Amino acid sequence: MINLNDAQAFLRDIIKEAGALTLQYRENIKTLRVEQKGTDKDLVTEADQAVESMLRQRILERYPDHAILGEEEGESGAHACRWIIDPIDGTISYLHGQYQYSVSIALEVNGHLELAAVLAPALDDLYTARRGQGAFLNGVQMRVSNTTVLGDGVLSTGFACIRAGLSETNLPLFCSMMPRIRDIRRGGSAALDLCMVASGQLDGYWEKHINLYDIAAGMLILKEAGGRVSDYRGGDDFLPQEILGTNGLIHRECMDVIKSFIKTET
Ligand code: LIP
Repeated sequence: MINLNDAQAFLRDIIKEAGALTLQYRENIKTLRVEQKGTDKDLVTEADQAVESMLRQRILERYPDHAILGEEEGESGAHACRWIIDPIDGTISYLHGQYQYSVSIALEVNGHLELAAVLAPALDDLYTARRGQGAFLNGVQMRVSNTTVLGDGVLSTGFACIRAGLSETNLPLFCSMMPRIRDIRRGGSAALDLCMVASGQLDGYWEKHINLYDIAAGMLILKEAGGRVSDYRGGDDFLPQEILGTNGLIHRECMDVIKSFIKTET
């Protein structure tokens, strides 16, 4: 139905074009048009919109029937092949001139994630994966860390809950997790967080109330690097509302910490 070799090469081309466009808009970051979405912490810039629009155009030129789910324009089309796009994951980092933002694109076929690419344009780091064929950083195969004890782990998280204005937040869990781990990082891009777990720079990442377009590509990349992705309960029923991605070795310990927060946060 779709030639995945061709699609993989196509994905590499369009994500690079998207990354270049983000860098181009970044040159005039101070005058970028910014709009508020749901809350005053939920922002979209003209760069997010332009990148998604370019990606949609490229995909539909090549695959006119395919479905697309994108952060800025939502769902379009109905087809077994669906491209899942976050044009700029980490918009706040991007807007503040930081490097921890990414373009995230996944291809799902018949409900399975088959291809994934996450590009951090300011770092020139391209993470890629194909189901069953491993995960790569700039063409070099990568593996998760071998940290076996949560206390030796460096984890990251995010606060989609606060940004969405929800009353139940990640803060109680954050306060419980923090003393049990070596340290925490907050880069601001869920897609990159998952890729950094995949490459062994981080040992785990958790977040609640995240969206599929933020994590689809990162989930495949992490699994292909030997990591584990689940909801807070260890299954996949509540993905992406709850996501825990780890090197696999500390997954159980993370779940033990998270366990007591499941009831109060849902
Ligand atoms: C963002 C995430 C971030 C999360 C934010 C938000 P955006 O995506 O990747 O890590 O904590 O709530 O969802 O909106 O910048 O694409």
